[in-house]
Amino acid sequence: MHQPTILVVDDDPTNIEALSSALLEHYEVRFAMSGTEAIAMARMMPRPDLVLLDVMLPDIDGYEVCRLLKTDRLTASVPIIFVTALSDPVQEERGLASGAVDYITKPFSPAIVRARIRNHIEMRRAYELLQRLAVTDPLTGLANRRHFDEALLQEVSRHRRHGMPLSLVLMDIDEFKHYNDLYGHPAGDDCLRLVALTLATALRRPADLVARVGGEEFACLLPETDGKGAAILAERIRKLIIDLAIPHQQSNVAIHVTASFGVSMLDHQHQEAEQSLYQQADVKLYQAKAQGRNRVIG
Ligand code: GH3
Ligand code: MG
Ligand code: MG
Ligand code: MG
Repeated sequence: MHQPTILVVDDDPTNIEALSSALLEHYEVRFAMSGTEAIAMARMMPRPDLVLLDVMLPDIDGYEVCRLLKTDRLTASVPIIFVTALSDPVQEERGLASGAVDYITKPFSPAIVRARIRNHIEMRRAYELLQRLAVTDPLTGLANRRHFDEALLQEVSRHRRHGMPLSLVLMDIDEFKHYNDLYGHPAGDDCLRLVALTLATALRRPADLVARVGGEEFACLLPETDGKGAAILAERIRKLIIDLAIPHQQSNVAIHVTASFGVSMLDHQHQEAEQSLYQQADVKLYQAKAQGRNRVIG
């Protein structure tokens, strides 16, 4: 596996030398000799997996560097460990309060520095994995309901500030209970995965969000898209799902799997709440079902 990258920030060549020899065998090591250089290098891709930071630097002090890295979206999640000659508890507390995960005093034991680095890198990976799992639907890999609800709140408030239209497409697979009954639950799951993939590839703008919001229900949240555009997209998805040609012998709609769609929008004339955006789409979806399924109502 590819070695993690450590950014060592220190203005003293002897310290750099000592840390390098402790780390070089296990890590890819980069150096910065001032606070300004440290910030620039921490922002560079690929971002470091961890920063070792001296307190006394020629330009900005280490506490300030730490604070700046922690408040910058690009570097906020990178763990920082102070490595310093300042062994006073007040300094240590200040270091931890500025956002560092750990504080090591010089002279240090190379083995302990390595062990602490390894622990913090592992914790960060576990945290990132958890964060990703918390917003992902395990069956399809799409955003889950929790992610969708958060995004909906955010987009509605963005819409209120900027007045750009916001649209929502709700989709529900037709006669899916019969599908499971005839082909079995594993085949039902395969069908859901294929439909999810179709949705994910049909949405092209980076701001669009597609989520699995229920068992066989999906939502597309479309910022800066009006109802007309959203209905065109829904119609395109409806056809793509038919084109998958997934056999459905127990459907009363068609010989293949189909889906129904409800489309709603917020624009500057219709200042409604996020709940109503969802409810409107749900009402439209219900109408699509009542009118025979396999259709878009906007
Ligand atoms: P309609 O056309 O009115 O939407 O009929 P429907 O049968 O699709 O609707 P209903 O809500 O009655 O049934 C949804 C079915 O979706 C129930 C359940 O068997 C199936 N389902 C929900 N979640 C999953 C899942 O994770 N995997 C599988 N295989 N099936 C699921
Ligand atoms: Mg120094
Ligand atoms: Mg349903
Ligand atoms: Mg259904």
